[in-house]
Amino acid sequence: MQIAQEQIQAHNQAQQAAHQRKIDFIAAENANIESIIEKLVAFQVAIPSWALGTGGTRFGRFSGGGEPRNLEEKIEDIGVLHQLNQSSGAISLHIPWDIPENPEAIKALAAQKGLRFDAMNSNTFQDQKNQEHSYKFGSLQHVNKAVRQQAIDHNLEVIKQGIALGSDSLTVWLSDGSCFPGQLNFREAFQNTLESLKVIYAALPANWKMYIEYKAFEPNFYSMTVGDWGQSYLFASKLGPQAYTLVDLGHHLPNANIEQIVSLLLMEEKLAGFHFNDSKYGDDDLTVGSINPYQLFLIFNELVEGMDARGMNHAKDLGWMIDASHNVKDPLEDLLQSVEAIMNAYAQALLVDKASLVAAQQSNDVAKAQEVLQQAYRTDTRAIVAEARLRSGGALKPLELYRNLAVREQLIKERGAQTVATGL
Ligand code: PSV
Ligand code: MN
Repeated sequence: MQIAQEQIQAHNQAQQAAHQRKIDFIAAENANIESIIEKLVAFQVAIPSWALGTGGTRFGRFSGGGEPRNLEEKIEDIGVLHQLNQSSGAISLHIPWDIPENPEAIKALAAQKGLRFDAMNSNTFQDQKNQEHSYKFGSLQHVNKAVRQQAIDHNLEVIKQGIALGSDSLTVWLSDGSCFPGQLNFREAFQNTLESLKVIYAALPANWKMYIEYKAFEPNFYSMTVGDWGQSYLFASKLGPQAYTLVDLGHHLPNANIEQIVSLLLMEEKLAGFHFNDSKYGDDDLTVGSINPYQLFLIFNELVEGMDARGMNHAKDLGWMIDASHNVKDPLEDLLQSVEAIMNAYAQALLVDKASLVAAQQSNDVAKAQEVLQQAYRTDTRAIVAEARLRSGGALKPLELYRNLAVREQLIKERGAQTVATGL
């Protein structure tokens, strides 16, 4: 399925006058609007291949219909998202949920939709059919060397597949850990994991990065072997300069100060990138910005500040990915909302009056510092984000157009009401 360019243009024309009033208003208030728009145009968020179906909870899964039945259809879906917002120009694959049987053809299809392959994700947290050893008691940490080797081999295979697709990074998320005190020797689990990661690290092409993702709990509930940013940082620093920490917003204990974590990892040149989502309690997989948009803004504020301090390219030097897949929304609508929330938080962070913030910090003017941040946060940046989309050929109101064009209904017609995408 593909949206005709004329449909996007017709939609934009109908919205143009109202949009122009809004963008003129913001431009009159903020001098640097043009440079913000340029940055927004360049900024792309990778869509995870596992988020295109309706995600499940432990208790059930309710398919919304028209879900992609294979990798080609997933790429098609992301192509539709990208047509609408021009900010979803990358896909992150999870192996073996999505195995590119014919990498050249898959690569060509993605390129035709304007998509590139972002980080590859390995999976040693589930047993696959015909797998020799079980990961019930961990993978890279396992007490049995043969299990560790199997998990290492899987990661090596994922790197190979990534090379064929033109990806340049591997995300390793491990569910390894323990559920009960005494189950595991923490040091041994760490060392086993480190030794295993070293073998994988050694197989990385020179231009590749390894992202080590941490998670506080789940599925293990007593200890996680990569449980927080400190542990991830330890692994990353012991491995070497191609290894980094990946921050998934849903993987912290309640009230963690994620923006501070981000700031320090950036300072240490060990921040790889993000898995964006939102949460109220744990790893809730909720739409980005749906629960705590202020936190999202504060994270972007640290990102912009820290990246600028090191002269980094906002669009290219970190990996920006969504990792959320919920049960009750149309996945494509959910993803449109997530990308929109990310773009707005980024735009708001770009609006922060840096000189005033620094002056307030240096004079311990706490109230002024808060005013500066909230001035940016409370600016309605939606028209700026829409203008960036317009200039890139996207839709002024992606979600509205998605509904007006009845995209989901068409997908159900094409694919059927009972399809279930691979993934969680
Ligand atoms: C684990 O909770 C995680 O955040 C990892 O990134 C996985 O790859 C992904 O979710 C899907 O299970
Ligand atoms: Mn994640």
